[in-house]
Amino acid sequence: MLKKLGLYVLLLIAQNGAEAAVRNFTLHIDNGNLTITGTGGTTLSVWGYGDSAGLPSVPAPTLTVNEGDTVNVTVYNHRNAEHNFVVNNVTADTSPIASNGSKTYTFAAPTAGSYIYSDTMNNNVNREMGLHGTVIVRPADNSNAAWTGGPAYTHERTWVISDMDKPRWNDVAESGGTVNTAVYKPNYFMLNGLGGFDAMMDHGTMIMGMMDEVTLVRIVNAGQFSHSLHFHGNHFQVININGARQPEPFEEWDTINVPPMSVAEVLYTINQTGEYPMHIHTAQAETANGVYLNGGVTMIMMH
Ligand SMILES: [Cu+2]
Repeated sequence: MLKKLGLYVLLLIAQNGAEAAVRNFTLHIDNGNLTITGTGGTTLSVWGYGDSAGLPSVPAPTLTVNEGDTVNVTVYNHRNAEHNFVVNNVTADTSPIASNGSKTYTFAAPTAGSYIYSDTMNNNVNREMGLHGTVIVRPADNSNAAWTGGPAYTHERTWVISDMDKPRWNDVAESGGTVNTAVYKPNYFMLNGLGGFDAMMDHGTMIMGMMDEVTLVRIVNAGQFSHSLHFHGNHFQVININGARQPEPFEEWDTINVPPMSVAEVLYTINQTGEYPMHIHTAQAETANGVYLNGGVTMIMMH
């Protein structure tokens, strides 16, 4: 009887093409520093989730799972304040993890797409300080498609956008003071935690490909401001906005505005030789502390 049942389960798995798995992740919340190099650069005090104790990263590690997986995320809080872990539009538990405590969050991986996770406590200050990252959910069969039966791609990039107000938020929060959240004037703008000086050369951030190759770009705005991203070289196709799959034929734009805590997925096809910028359209966001050129900028190139 047991053998028969086992065989039946195996057949069911084979029919579905993939087995939903249990995926375990561990994150550690710590104090850290984020250095922006190049013109106007500085070192910012940050708080982040990291893979290892004492090594926070901004943005936080990307958690990649398949549709239908059971996801367990255990978060250790090594800071002297309460924090939490919330996957936007996916998890509902906003209760705190005590200082020097830990907590395991369990959820079913939702439909394929990109989701922001963050610390929702402390009036956005914790998210601004660096406690934000991305959950990528692939189709159940783990294929390079935006969703089951959806558009396919060759390359994939995740661009986590952030902004920080060093004097009014980071410096005050780090020194234990109370941030006046009514005033926010960010002077640093990052793609994947990098000022443009570095993001323009970062192979994990730049779009690179051969003629006609398609890159899926997951634009994740973890900042406090809306950011408009302008792609040069070719238009892109908008395929998904905050989980809403767009109807085909996909609309082609050259600029997309992504509000705070929003996600947009676009397809960019390399269609000519050369090197082109992708930049945030606001002049201020192309600087570090007001000095051009830095901030929300990267490159697109054919190789
Ligand atoms: Cu432009």
